Amino acid sequence: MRLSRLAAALVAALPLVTATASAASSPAPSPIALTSVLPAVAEAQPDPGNDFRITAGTVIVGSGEVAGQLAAALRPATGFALPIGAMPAANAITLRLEPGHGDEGYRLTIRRDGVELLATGRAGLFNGVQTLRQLLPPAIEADTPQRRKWIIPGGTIDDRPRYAYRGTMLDLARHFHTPDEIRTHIDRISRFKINHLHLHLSDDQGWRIRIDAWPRLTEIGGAPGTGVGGDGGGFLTKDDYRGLVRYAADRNITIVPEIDMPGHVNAAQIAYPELTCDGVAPRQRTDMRVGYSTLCVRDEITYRFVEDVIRELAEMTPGPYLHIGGDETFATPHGSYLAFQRRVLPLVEKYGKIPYGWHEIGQSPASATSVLQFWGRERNHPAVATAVAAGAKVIMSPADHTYLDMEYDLLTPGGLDWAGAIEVSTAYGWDPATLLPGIPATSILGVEAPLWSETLRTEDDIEFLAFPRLVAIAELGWSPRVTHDWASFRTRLGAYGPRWVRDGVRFHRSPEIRWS
Ligand code: NGO
Repeated sequence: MRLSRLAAALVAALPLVTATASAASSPAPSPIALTSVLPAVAEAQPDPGNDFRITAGTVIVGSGEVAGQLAAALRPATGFALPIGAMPAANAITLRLEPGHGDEGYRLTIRRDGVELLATGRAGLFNGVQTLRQLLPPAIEADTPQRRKWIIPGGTIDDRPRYAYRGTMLDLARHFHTPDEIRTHIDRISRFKINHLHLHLSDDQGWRIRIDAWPRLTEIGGAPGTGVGGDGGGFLTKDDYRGLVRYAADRNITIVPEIDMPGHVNAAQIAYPELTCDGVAPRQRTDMRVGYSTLCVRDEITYRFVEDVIRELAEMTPGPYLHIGGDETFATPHGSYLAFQRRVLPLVEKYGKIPYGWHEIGQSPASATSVLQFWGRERNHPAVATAVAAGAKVIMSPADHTYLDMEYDLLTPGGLDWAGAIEVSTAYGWDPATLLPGIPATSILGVEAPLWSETLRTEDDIEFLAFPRLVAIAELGWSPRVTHDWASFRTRLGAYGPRWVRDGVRFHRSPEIRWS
């Protein structure tokens, strides 16, 4: 009797033993959904039984630079060697080039026996790697080994961008940001498939890029005390700039340089009084007013200056765009503005670049081959519509949705308020394709979120205003419109919070989001 009881107990325990044994050999399912990625992926087919686990024996297969970037991203937290090989292998994450995935698209297939990332080129591989990193637990962001299982959810993702241009802007003129700070920012924005960084390099307060033919621009315009309120100062040397271009390119980001003209030029005119019509240097201004300065449109020296600047900038900029500002020229009479653009827009093309400017350049018939950056709050814009009908393209930066320098609300520190408060739902709640009536969807190249720096000094200030709102703009730029869904976005964003915490990013804990 006793014996048979014991036997029964043993039999009852058996399935349990078997279950435990099988749990040890196949990983617990990933807690992360294939569809949890920011920005939302175009198509995802989950295959829950087919999760992949990164182990000490996992290898990375791929010959290019992106394989190295992936290994470097995964080694610190996993503590695994993750050697890189060129030959097919089992238990591998394989990166491979194959035509048919578009300029930046990729296919990611995750199965129990391996992960495969396919793309047409390097950009697609880089984007796929950003997705893969988000499919691992937030602890993957740690810079020391974490004891845990590294499971990637099974399935297939086919992903590609809605728009070719997904950008953000840093204003180095109002407060200078150092190359190190810019590199950190590049690291952070590249996680969300942002592919352009626009640098606002000159304004009334300061001039932040060395131009050899006009050295006093930075000697005087980049001197200490040339930030808003008499703060800071500084400028990029040509080596700094070239280094940033390369650093950004390694992360699939194109640098877009801007010299603002014919307005916003007070700093240049202090350095070279001959750029004013009366030849008298204006007084230094580090307040936040706009629209009071203008180049002297009738003087030939103005065009020598402009051409030198454009030539030197074009020489060190491999990207296609050169931004010439053109905004808020209240001190330039309308006819003079048109005369200026008639000469200057073709100069950009003379040096092999696509002219890019704030949407005011659309007033000029010479803007038909340009890109207009729409930053207005009003929705009816006849001059923009006319320029677009003539061939100009548009990048959408409506101030009331995309300006990262606007305050979040009345309580949070930092930021301006002229375009209203912009909480995450406001940054997310619009459609670049339909915001402006009369602009065909095919004329829109993409979106950009500018971060003006009147109220920002430090890296923390940049992070606080950029994150999480920039991710909303990144998603509008990348994800197909059918995926647009606030409930889904806010859930995915809330789940991203721990990654920023691990990474030391001081983001705004928006009350609209339930942060994990
Ligand atoms: C405006 C203005 C900038 C300001 C910014 C502040 C444009 C295109 N011009 O945007 O000079 O810095 O607002 O939000």
